Amino acid sequence: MKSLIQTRDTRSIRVFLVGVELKSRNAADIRESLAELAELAETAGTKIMGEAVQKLDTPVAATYIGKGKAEELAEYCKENAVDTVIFDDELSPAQTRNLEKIFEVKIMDRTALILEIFSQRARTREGKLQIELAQLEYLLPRLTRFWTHLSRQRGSTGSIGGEGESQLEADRRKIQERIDKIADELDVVRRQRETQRAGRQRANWPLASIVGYTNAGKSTLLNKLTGAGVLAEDKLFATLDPTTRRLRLPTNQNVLLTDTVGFIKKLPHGLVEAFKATLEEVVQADLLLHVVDISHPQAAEQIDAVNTVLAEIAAAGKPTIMVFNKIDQLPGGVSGLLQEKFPHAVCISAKTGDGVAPLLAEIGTQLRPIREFLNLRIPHEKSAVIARLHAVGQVVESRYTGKNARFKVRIPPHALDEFRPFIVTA
Ligand SMILES: Nc1nc2c(ncn2[C@@H]2O[C@H](COP(=O)(O)OP(=O)(O)OP(=O)(O)O)[C@@H](O)[C@H]2O)c(=O)[nH]1
Ligand SMILES: [Mg+2]
Repeated sequence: MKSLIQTRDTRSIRVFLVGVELKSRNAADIRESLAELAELAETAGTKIMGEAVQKLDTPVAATYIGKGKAEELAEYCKENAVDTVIFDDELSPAQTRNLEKIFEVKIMDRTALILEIFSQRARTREGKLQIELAQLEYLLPRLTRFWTHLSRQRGSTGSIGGEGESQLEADRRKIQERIDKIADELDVVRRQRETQRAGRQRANWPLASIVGYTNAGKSTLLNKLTGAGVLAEDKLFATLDPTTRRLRLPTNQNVLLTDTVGFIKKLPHGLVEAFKATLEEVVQADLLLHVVDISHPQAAEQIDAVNTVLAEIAAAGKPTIMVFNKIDQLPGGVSGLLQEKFPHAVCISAKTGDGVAPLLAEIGTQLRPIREFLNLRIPHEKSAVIARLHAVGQVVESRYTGKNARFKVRIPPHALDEFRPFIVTA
């Protein structure tokens, strides 16, 4: 099954963008959000025919925007042969259906658009399966006559009800079957990945993960540091699949450095779920390099959006180096506010190489504790602690005789607190 959302070549798709300016949000935010939506739409290869923002106290339950406004926009869309209307916020399945009745064209939301881009860009088998799963789960409750890829014979003008309904039922069943099948396939792919990871753990090099908002310069940084040759371009979500390279620090310490998928505001939760396995690299990391495009007017908001996703995948609170990138585009220097908030941030240009040496030094400093061995004494009955120790630490010696089990281990800094009560200081 090919991309579900793509009903034909996206390059020919004429889209119209709609945003809502809620009382609780300020006007600049919605403008930036819509600009980002436009960037996403362009990344997906569509042609933008126009955009509109409606000011509302709260979204309208049935149609998200006001019905009158919707009818007015529908008129414009008809005149301009728009074939897809994209809303900046996630719509409920009922809202999507109601809006489709008014507009009589396909209705998408930001989530569907992001899913579409991911599906165009997925390269590895795991990436493709993950994105297909997220798309199908998104699609299942929203299946309407406009999603006719599964039953092309009906065409997009097929009527709702009667025969159409039973066709929808059949489509739903097919989708559910496919979801189950992908889940099984993903299990297999993930087991292979586990094996690879286990192999790497034996090498026992600390793992640093590059995280950050999409287009912040993560891949450019990996390339600069390791010569990895990863695709870096001025597009959202250039990277989907993680790439890991060895980095040798000036101190001769080896680090594994992983470049991962970028985050974005309103990242669909289903997608975060689907990509959890890929994002394992981030969860397992001993250190995060949080790359920020500091020349972007929304840099502060982007930092928050990244932190939100990190919390969602349970990777918040890890040792993190804030990396303020693209300083070459910022002749005035970093804003005082951000500097104050992140006094330890390292300013670099991944493009020119400016600031890379201090960054390498900081990585070395942050990872140093992991090189030291500790002696632990853990009561035998604390089997959960002992199991956890083997999971996160590198145990080089263990003795189970006597009242307490004794271990000589290396523990990554982020896990140190858990074992502090058992450290033998003498
Ligand atoms: N001026 C300037 N441009 C940069 C710098 N670092 C990256 N870029 C540009 O920013 C764009 C995005 O860079 P990428 O490395 O692809 O960004 P990314 O964070 O990997 O993006 P995704 O994989 O799409 O999430 C590219 O056009 C880079 O050339 C920098 O330090 N200065
Ligand atoms: Mg990238």
